[in-house]
Amino acid sequence: MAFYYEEPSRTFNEYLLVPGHTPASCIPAKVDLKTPLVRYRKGQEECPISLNIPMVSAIMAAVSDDHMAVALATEGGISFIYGNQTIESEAAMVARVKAYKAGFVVSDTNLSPDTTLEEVVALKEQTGHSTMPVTDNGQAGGKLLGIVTERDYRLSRMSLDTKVSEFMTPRENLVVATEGTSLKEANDIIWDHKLNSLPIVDANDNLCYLVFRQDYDTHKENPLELLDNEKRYLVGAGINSRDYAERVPALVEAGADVLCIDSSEGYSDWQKMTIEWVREHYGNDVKIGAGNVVDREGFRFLAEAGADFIKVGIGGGSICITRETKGIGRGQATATIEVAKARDEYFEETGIYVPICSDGGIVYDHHISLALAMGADFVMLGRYFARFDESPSAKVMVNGTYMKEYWGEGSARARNWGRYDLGGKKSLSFEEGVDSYVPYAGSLKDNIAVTLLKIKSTMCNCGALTIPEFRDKAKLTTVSSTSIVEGGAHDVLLKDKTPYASRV
Ligand code: RVP
Repeated sequence: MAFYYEEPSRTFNEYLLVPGHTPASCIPAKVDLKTPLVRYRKGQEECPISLNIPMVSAIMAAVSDDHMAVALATEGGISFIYGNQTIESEAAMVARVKAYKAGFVVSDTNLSPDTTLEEVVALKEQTGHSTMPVTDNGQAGGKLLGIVTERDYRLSRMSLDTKVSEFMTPRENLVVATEGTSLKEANDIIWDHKLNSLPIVDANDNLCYLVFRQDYDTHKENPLELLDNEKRYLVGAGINSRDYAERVPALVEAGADVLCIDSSEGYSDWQKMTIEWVREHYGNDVKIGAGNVVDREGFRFLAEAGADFIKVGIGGGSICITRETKGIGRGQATATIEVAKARDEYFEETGIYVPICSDGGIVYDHHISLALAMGADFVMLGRYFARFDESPSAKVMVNGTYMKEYWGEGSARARNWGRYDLGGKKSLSFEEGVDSYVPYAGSLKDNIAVTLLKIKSTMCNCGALTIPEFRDKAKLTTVSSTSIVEGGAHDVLLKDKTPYASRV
């Protein structure tokens, strides 16, 4: 006979936190959101990789490419580059993140001496950048011949067919620095010579980077940035349980710090075999997360198989229709609570702490706080990050409002059937995700700052300064459907009629 759970499974929206005592010393500025990413012997050793904020971006083509990875690592989180692309292009994205040097920009707006003023204007429109190096071949790595900025031309006075060579600031009048110059030294040169940008060249005078005045300031503002011991950004990458023998070596070679098997349902032999293959070839040097699971048994299966972290959640994603198409899944809150208990039980038995990630279904910022209170070590978000400038998807105007495109990995658009396949020769081919728009929200940096402040405020309301303390002190209550109505604005005539959910 089938097994029946006594209680219905619940979503985050059905819970609230009841505040605890807040000591005067408990203020948001003192909250530390550091959290472990991979398994370790808690109490006996440091976690080999920790996050500085408990947020990671989803393994999705509409969310996590190299730009997102740099932006999120700058703020202290990590991106998992999407795996539904060729091994070469995924590895190239990982390599670009590892090669990225904060403050050192590889110019994407370059001119050759024969470029016309008309083309300069068009290029500025296209890339939005007004500082344009001039190189012999018109490429970023070419020999530096000069620079064009808005100060070099007057559109009202000059003919549009004037060649760049006639109005650029030539190389002999430029202040440059050589490769190996530190960001601090570059910034000193910028200040000493009152420059806006400083080209960095190699021994043959080929252009390597540009350093802009504002970038150094920004760099100083990122105390939480997530770096490896060579001061490179940390980056994760998605893999699947089919081509791992080829994909994993390429990603490891490119410098991926952590991998994650991307699958809608992870309580399977396919995941176990993938983890075993990684252990056989790399021992514990390569870190690998697995999932997704929604119960104790699923957690134990993957923990015993050796997963470094375990993702929780089936069917809760904003673009996910797995529950509708297949009738499988579980309310995200219930799944997180049960798997967190299983993690603690496993730790009691073995001394090994396997972090868990609540994946999908975060609509409001306070859902992140709830997930952490319920025991998640960190959360994975797709919709949240898709809304920002840094996501790879297109920004489009829909009915007068800017939107970003956001589609599920199980949608016909992504065609990532491997994520949902159950072995055998023929991949499944029905949709488990939709194609959608989400409201454009600006830069990741601005938005994440507000989100983190909300999480820290909630933690202070519960008297906690760290995530483990928050989990210990949190008091959670389920809410009735009528009290959910009470929780929003009610019995007033709203001036802004946009529902709150579509504003966040
Ligand atoms: P959300 O943050 O609610 O947008 O959810 C993102 C999560 O949804 C992903 O991390 C993944 O687990 C899941 N997903 C991705 N594609 C699909 C799908 O097409 N069904 N689901």
